[in-house]
Order: sequence, then C-alpha cells, then structure tokens
Amino acid sequence: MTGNGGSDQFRLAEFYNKTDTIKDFSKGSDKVGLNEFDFTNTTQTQAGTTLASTDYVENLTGITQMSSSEDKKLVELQTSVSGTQIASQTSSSAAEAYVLVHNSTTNKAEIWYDSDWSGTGNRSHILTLDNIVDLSGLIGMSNTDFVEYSF
Ligand SMILES: [Ca+2]
Ligand SMILES: [Ca+2]
Repeated sequence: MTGNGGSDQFRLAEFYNKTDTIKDFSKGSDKVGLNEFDFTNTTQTQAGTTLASTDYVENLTGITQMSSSEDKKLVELQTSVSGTQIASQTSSSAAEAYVLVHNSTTNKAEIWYDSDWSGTGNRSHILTLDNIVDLSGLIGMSNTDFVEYSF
C-alpha cells in the first residue's frame, strides 16, 4: 500500500493469513488501522479510534518478557529481534496481542499477531512498514500511530 501525500489510514482487514506492506508510512500523520480487535481500553468506531496509550506497551525488550498483562494490547519491543526469534520465542503466559518489532533479519519494522504468544503456533506476520528501517525509527512510534476501526 502507498499513501502518497496527506494523512492516510492504512486499514488491515485481516490479521491472520497474509502480510501487507506499507511503503511510505508517515509517523504523526498516517495511521495503521486494526480491525475490531477488542483492545482492553479502546472502543472501535467506523471512523477509527486512536489506540489508548494504556493499550500500547513500550517497556518490554523481548517476547519472553510478555505475559497475560499484554493480552489484548499492542507491544512495541524496545530491542531488535531476529526473524528466527520472532517465530520461536514464547511469552511466559497466554496473551493474544500484536507485536511491533524491528526485525534485525529484514531490517524493517513489522507487526506480528498471535492469538496466544505462549505457543509458537498460529503466529503470523501481518504488516511490514517498509520505510521504518531501524530500531530508533520503530521506537519513535506510539499509540497515536494506530486506530481501531469497525465496519
Ligand atoms: Ca501461538
Ligand atoms: Ca514508542
């Protein structure tokens, strides 16, 4: 997907079976739209509701640090993780969550989803942010870069 100029809302319709790519995400003006995930503290709307800061986790450095506290949230990992680690690491207890990570193998920001991070099954790479190519770029993202929308 390419938004070009202006403020765009890039809406992901499906979170389980394919990988979308945003070519030109602009922090602070564009938004990534996540569909009816039932975030803990965010109520989705058709126009898209900014993700609550309390649904955005920015203090963990690895998937192994995740626990049920991250259930129904979006986790921005504070260290780079390899593609192998993303696929193989598990959380300490069950959590259904999105993970925003700088993948040191692809050198891109990516979003992964798992309905239960305590097991490696059902894990999927749903989004690549093609122009966010280092860890500092990823850490510069925040809850306001995301909305939860309904149809
Ligand atoms: Ca799993
Ligand atoms: Ca951040």
